[in-house]
Amino acid sequence: MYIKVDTRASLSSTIMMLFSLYCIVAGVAALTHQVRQSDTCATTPAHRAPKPNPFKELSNDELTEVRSWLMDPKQSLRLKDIDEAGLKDNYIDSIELWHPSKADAVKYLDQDGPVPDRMAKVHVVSGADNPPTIKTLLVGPLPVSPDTKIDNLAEKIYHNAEIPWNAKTSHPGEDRERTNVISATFGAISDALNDLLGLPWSLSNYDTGLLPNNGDGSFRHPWVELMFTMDNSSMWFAYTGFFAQFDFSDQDTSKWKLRKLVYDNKKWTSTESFMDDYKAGKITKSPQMSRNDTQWALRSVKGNTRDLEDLPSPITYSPSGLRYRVDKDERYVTWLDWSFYLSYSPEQGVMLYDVKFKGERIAYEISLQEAISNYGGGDPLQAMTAYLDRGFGMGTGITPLVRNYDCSHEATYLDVNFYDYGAGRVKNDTICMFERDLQKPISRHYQSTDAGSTRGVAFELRSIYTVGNYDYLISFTLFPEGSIEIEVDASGYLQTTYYNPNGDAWDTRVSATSSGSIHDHVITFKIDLDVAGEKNSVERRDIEVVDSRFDWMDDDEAPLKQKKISSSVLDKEKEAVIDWDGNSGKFWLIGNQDAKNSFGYPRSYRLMPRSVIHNIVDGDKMDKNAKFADHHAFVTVNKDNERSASSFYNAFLPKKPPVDFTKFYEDDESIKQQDLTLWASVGFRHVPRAEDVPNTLFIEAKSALMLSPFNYADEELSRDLRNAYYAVADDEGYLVTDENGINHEGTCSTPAFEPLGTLPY
Ligand SMILES: *[C@@H]1O[C@H](CO)[C@@H](O)[C@H](O)[C@H]1NC(C)=O
Ligand SMILES: *[C@@H]1O[C@H](CO)[C@@H](O)[C@H](O)[C@H]1NC(C)=O
Ligand SMILES: *[C@@H]1O[C@H](CO)[C@@H](O)[C@H](O)[C@H]1NC(C)=O
Ligand SMILES: [Cu+2]
Repeated sequence: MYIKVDTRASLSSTIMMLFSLYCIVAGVAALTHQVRQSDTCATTPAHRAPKPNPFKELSNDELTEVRSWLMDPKQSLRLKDIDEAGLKDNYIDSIELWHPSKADAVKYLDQDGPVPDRMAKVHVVSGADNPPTIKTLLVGPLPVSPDTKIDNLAEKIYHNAEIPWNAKTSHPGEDRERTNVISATFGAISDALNDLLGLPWSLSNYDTGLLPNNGDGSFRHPWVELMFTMDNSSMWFAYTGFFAQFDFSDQDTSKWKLRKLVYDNKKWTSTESFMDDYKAGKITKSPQMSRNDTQWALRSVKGNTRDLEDLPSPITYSPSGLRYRVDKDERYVTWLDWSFYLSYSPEQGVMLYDVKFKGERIAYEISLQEAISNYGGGDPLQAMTAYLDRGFGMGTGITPLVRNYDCSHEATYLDVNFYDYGAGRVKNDTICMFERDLQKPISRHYQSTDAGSTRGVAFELRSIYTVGNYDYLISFTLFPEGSIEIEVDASGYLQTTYYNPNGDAWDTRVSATSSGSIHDHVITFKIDLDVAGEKNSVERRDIEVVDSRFDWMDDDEAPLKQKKISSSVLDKEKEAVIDWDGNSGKFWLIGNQDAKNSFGYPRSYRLMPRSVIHNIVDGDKMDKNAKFADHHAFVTVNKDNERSASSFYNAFLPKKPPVDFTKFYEDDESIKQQDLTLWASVGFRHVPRAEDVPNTLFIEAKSALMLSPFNYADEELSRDLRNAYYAVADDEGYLVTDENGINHEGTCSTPAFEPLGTLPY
């Protein structure tokens, strides 16, 4: 969304007051959030990770230490505090863990190798350099010692190591300057705004988010649409249809200027020419949002109570206590023969490492890479919008989970911390995990001689990232037979725009004065699979309908039409640029060709997409910075310098991104029996409709990818589950032969509904 400010932490921004507004609203809200330690049944059994977690995010102490060390004049970085830095100063924009290389981490985890060094990735905006630039530094090892040094990380991981200063996000020093230019511009036409929109210009009457528009970084020409300042979420419908584009390219702010004003589909290149036309009566006034009647835009309950809906809705719980273990300090989790380590990145959110099933690693890493949303529309806002949410603080947008609503009643919650404007910041209860009842068996069969059914359960790790208007629910789900599912669902508010009566080619009108525009959501993940070992290959199965003849057929019989499978092991990276086949005429396996199951097949996992789209539009606004979203999946050779498909600054450099994903496969290396990484997207095409108001629905806007065993074993892998019924017939009929020792009576009461307190943020 548009107010997804051009800055990672906008709290001290004056122009970008929306986030602080949000905080104020949250602070006085009557909703609540008190952590209540429930009885032992809802507490996960204590547990220790086999080894300290080498992927754990930097602690607030580590963040402070890195910052102090870098600020020390001895490091010669000439850094200023971000709050005091002007446009021609240097300051630290972000600090986060630089994860150990896979080689080091695997040596440590598997072979008693040394603990990998703790390292930090640091973005420094160097306004004092000539030319001004943005640096990506590697700092470590930590804790600080005489061995700690600074390396240029950009050279190692970026295809364009030079990040132009124009790709910077906003900071307080810049916000002040922007406010001046924006205020001067709208102030000069305040009387006209008062007449056309109903309020004169002032910083309290209007909000002005920025839609970045930087091309290759040689300029900054962001767009602004005036929105009425609202006291709550109705702000997402408060667009006025009045636009301005600015030139904020130069470090010298005296050169900052208006490029154009746009209203009612017309443009003016100066406030003077606009006022001339206005005074000449050439500008048509359109109706604006009613600001005193906004209940329709809010989530508060309305309408009559449905029959029996005054009763609480069903919940699921574990009758004799939780069946998973969490080492909260080391962020290590186990559940029914699964185990993994957790990590969190302020850019990428929650990450899973060393995901093992029955003692064998399935995936070394599963992590979010980027979330794009690419819009179409008739006005400057919707037509120019192509977000890469990593640059808009996707990871830091992780929000506290509302107990009893966002996750299962008995979920376990974890906190995250990250560097935010000069200091560490904790966000509590932002990761939840719980075992859930699938409410259907994993498998069953019933016949008169014998019958069985195995109860279906899954373990889900969930976070919700609110990037301005939108709320992305991302879940990683494990199943007892070896499957892993990655699902993304979207809710929250549409990015609407002022209603255009001629806009049906892009828009759907959703209120008296606003409409939503067509857009695609594509969310890309890195899945570093190690199926039955690190060396894997990709196998494609093609299913075709062919005419076949067999010796057992009569000579005069027509050939038999039937499906036939052909199988090929893919040779090179370019062959593994994958678009799912709509009717499952093809499917893909990743596995170890040298590790066979008892029947001679390579032990593999199958990739199973559910309702996935990929990006279909590039062009100037999303040119080279989101190539990972142009197909459903890619498989490339795993490399330490190709760790991530995107970067923080890809969002702001569509024509010259630091990470150009095409380079990952352009060299077309062999992918036969290599350490492979799957880059796979989920996504949905969003054509807004009336039912997106007030919010888009998680239960409809969703997409997923499941990875499931395929000849990975010799038989299906839930046979050891004891929560299974099996009966054989005796002479009388059915007899339950065994309940496997499970006492279904349960020893715990239903989990208490946790009272809610003040909504934290
Ligand atoms: C929401 O904000 C609008 C505009 O500021 C205000 O008129 C309205 O009363 C607010 N509604 C609620 C429920 O707070
Ligand atoms: C809301 O404001 C409009 C004018 O903008 C006015 O006509 C209407 O009566 C107001 N409604 C309420 C409920 O105050
Ligand atoms: C977060 O939780 C910790 C305890 O886990 C508590 O000390 C701290 O006050 C909480 N912070 C906020 C902002 O609620
Ligand atoms: Cu959407």
